Amino acid sequence: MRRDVTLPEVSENVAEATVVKVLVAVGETVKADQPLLEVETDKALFELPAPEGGVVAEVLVKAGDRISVGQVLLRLEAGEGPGQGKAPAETAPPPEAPAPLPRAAADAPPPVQSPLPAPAPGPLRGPASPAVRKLARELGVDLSSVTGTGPRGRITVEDVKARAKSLLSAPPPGRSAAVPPLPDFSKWGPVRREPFSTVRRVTAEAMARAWAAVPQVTQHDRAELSSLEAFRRKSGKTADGASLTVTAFVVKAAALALRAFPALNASVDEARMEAVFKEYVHVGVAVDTDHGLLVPVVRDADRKGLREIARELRDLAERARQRRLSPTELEGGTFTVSNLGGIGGTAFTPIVYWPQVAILGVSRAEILPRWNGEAFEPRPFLPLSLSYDHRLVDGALGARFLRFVCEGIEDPWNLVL
Ligand code: CAO
Repeated sequence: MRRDVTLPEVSENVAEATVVKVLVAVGETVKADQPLLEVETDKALFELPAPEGGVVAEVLVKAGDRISVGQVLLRLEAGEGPGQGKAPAETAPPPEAPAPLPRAAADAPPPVQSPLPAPAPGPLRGPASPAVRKLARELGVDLSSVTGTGPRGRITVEDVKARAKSLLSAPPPGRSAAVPPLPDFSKWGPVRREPFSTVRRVTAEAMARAWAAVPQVTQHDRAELSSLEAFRRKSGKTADGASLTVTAFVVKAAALALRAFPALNASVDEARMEAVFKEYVHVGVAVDTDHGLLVPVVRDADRKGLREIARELRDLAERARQRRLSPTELEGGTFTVSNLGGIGGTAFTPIVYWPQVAILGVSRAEILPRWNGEAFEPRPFLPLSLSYDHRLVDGALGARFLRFVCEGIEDPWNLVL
């Protein structure tokens, strides 16, 4: 019996994916659960398993193809291969059914690779019925941006409609004005085109959305680093060899500042003209990788010690670079730290990572003259740049927050105690 293998609904709001690799050929005998394709969505890289054993009769896609949920990707002549015997099930769930995760996401060990920064939707997301999910899909509403008003935060049809209305009244993200078509660059010399990778595409969408949706400003300050440097020299490494990096101190100082200034640990619910304050502090840290920018999240950074943060950061950054993060490790951030100081620069304007309201950029520490009342003395300073959503955060609040972070860094004992 011939059997279609389709792309299942991997997770909410993911309707498309890209074929990374075809792992089988026509005529090949496969077992139930054997990976057939490697597929990448904006959330993860995973393998699509054979729903049952059989012989590959047709392969309808190739590496690089964009595919959508429900699309037939391969056909299997079922029941002819060894190792079958798994109860046949529908290859793809009906669009409204709760989606079974593909193998990589559902079973251990997951070859799930690192996805892109999913903006932190955690606290805003409520449960939604299939009918509500369907409506959201039809109206193009991202359910993670909808606050549920039903029992136990359930998202209702009215919530989705209200969100759709508010989206319609705003220009679509990144397309505030009609963008004219590109000129023919080849008139002036040779050009080369390269399709965006999934990570690049999602980064582009997230940046455009943030730029269009958040009226943001950036403020700069400097933290004196003498005590921190002395502290770092004395403290050495953690038991597993991780050193107390500048980033770890900044994450901790920011986390404590977020506790003290909850408005910077919030989101703006535009549809309701409300601020959503989060009772937890999860700090995303921008990591530069070969395949693009990823932002894994250090959860409850305000409650963790410096060593724990340093250890976790090292592990997250390493796994981000190896594409071994799970999607959940990129979700739920309430604030972001972006340290470019290892590369250079005196200041920059990081873009607020919507739906967060603030992001802290860190530039390269340098020795600057400081006036001690009688003479200039050389001191190391760390430049910090805070971008924030000016709808929720006033300039004075931004300046106070940034000073608080600087003072934390200037007196690292505050961070330890
Ligand atoms: N000033 C001066 N030196 C710095 C520094 C700073 N702000 N930050 C780090 N350094 C130093 C480190 O001490 C280290 O020096 P040693 O090798 O002598 O110890 C070196 O630079 C390299 O450090 P690093 O960049 O690996 O530092 P880290 O572990 O603290 O940072 C991480 C980890 C993940 C933040 C970093 O590797 C990274 O990816 N940064 C880029 C983030 C990015 O792309 N942001 C842009 C996003 S768009 O807004």
